[in-house]
Amino acid sequence: MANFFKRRMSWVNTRMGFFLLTIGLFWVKTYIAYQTEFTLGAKGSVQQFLLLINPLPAALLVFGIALYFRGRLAYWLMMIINVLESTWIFANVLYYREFSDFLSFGIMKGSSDVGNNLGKSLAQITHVYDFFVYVDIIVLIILLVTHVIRIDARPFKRRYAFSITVLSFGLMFAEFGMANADRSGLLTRTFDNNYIVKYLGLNEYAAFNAYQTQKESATRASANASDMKSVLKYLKQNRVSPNVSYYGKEKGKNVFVIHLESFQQFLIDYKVNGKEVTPNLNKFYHNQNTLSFDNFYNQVAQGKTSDAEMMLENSLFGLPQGSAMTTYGTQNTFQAAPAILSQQAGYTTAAFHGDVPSFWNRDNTYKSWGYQYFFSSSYYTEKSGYSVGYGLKDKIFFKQSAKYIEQLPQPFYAKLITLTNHYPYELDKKNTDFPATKTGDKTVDPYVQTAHYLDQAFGEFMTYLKKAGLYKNSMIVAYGDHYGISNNHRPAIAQLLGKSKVTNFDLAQFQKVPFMIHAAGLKGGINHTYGGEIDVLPTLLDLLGVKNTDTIQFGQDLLAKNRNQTVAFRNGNFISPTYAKIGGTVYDTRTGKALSLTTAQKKTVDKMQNHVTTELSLSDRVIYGDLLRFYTPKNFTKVDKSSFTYKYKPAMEKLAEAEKKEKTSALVKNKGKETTYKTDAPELK
Ligand code: GP9
Ligand code: MN
Repeated sequence: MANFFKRRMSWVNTRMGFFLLTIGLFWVKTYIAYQTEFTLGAKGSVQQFLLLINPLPAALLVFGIALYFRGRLAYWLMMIINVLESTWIFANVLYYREFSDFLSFGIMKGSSDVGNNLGKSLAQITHVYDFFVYVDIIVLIILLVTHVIRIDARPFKRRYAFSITVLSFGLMFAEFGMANADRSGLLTRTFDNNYIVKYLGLNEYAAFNAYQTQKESATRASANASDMKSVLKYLKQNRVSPNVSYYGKEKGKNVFVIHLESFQQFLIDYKVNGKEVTPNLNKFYHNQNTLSFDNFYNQVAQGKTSDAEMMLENSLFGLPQGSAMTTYGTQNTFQAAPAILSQQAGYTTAAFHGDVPSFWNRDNTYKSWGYQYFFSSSYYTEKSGYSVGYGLKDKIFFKQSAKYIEQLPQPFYAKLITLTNHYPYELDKKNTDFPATKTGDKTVDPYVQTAHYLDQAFGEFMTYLKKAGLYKNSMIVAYGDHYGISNNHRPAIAQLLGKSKVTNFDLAQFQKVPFMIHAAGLKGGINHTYGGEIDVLPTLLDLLGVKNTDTIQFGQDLLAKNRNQTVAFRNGNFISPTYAKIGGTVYDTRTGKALSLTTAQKKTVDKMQNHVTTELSLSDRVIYGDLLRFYTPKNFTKVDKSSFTYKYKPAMEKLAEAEKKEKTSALVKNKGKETTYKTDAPELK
């Protein structure tokens, strides 16, 4: 029997055999960690498959280094590599347990205050079973030392070692190809670290993160205080004074920012088969106490939602590539709306979103922006059928948000990010009672159906606010973050707009999104000024009467009289009331006709272009160089990220304490009685 076993197992006594055994064990334990320690959200067979195989290519590459060495050394090297690799898993398991994110080199370097009090809590969160990641190594070493597995001292052919290296790269490319086919823009748009690990693996994540961190720290290190001086000089020249008939009119009110996912301006008053797609938003839009803007453009790039958020709350542009929230949200210094409002006007600040907190790196970025609370997936009850696409369906999301809103001490600043009206605009039958359009383009046609659903959810939320007594003392801001129908759908867009064909100018106009501000007593109406997402922060601060003459903002108050109405698109194109530059062509904005420019016209257009290029590049410099660390506005204190936690239990305890102390929450005002939330969501019946 023993002999039989020995013969059967003799393969482990070869170098290649031992190598494969080591890798096999490493593969299994990585996969176990994936399944038990991280919430990577692998959905569908492609993602499941990639998750299963992704530890292998990198393991072949890294462990394969040992094969280039001789005799015993090769064995010990394999063990050392295994210890290092396992420690990387171990460290990530602990970090993830606390922060629901993977370790980054920026954090490990501890260059700023992002350390998040790591050391302190480490002992508390380590479990005995975490050390299982080292078990295979111990076993292998014992087997080697006791000669149960014999070391194969024969020389190993270089070309075999080399073949393993080549194979590992080949597998990695194949893996990357499959991943990118399933989720395009995986590395360029950088959505979420969970995605990189889910698709590519922990090692690939480490490599990508090291590359990014290195790039960032290089620009960060070369930036200095004088760079900030040139930004300040520019901003000083571009500052406009607020409109006196609006300044401070909404002082002290709660603020709701309702992020209407993928919602375009053309939907307002749009009808399908004679039926309004968004009756509630239309009513809101035309309400005499709503300021509505009909020349308001989205200015996002690859970072989509995150770019919109960056502009809205910082008046800084998103980056030409990737997402500033993911790449710079954790490390950089910010002076964002939540921090300004809580510091200068005593606001409670909270964000609400029915997706995992790691998407767009919100969990870290929101701390940098000064959000005291972030209610994300773990705060919401999830049952089968409650979610579609990225997360909770809007009606359920709003309903479940209500109980947290009622607990917020007033005044508060609350941002609610909706989700259901998101590509690919899928929704179950039960929730679809609106006719699709009939362009024949499968991506485009259901868009109005999910938009209609979003509108109903919005309507229900408004009804609730009135009932809870929050409608009258709040300023309600609603905006569309970016297009829902991309420019790749020209023929369908033409049909929707009732045109025979669309020009590039039409497509630029199609980038309009709604922007509306409602408040009891506010002088409303439809305002035609040209502006965009970059202009929101100064507009809101002025309405709230929060001094912002020395804050960093690239936008201008939309209500100011002498504002610059040249709206920059992220690719350097622009639109204004007179000229629009799209691609290489200049159009007359009033007629939409392409122009061949006179010398005088050219001079004007060049001046506009210069303005756009300058503001975009200066804004980028602020983010790339982390320039806000060199400048603090008066009455502003640098945000202390470590003072926030978004973990359910401690955050709810904090909220309960604040509520008790301040006694200003809607719940307290309603004598502890929760307001019933009415929804027709079929899932809740
Ligand atoms: C995900 C959501 C979608 O949480 O905000 O982001 P998007 O794809 O629109 O950028
Ligand atoms: Mn979005």
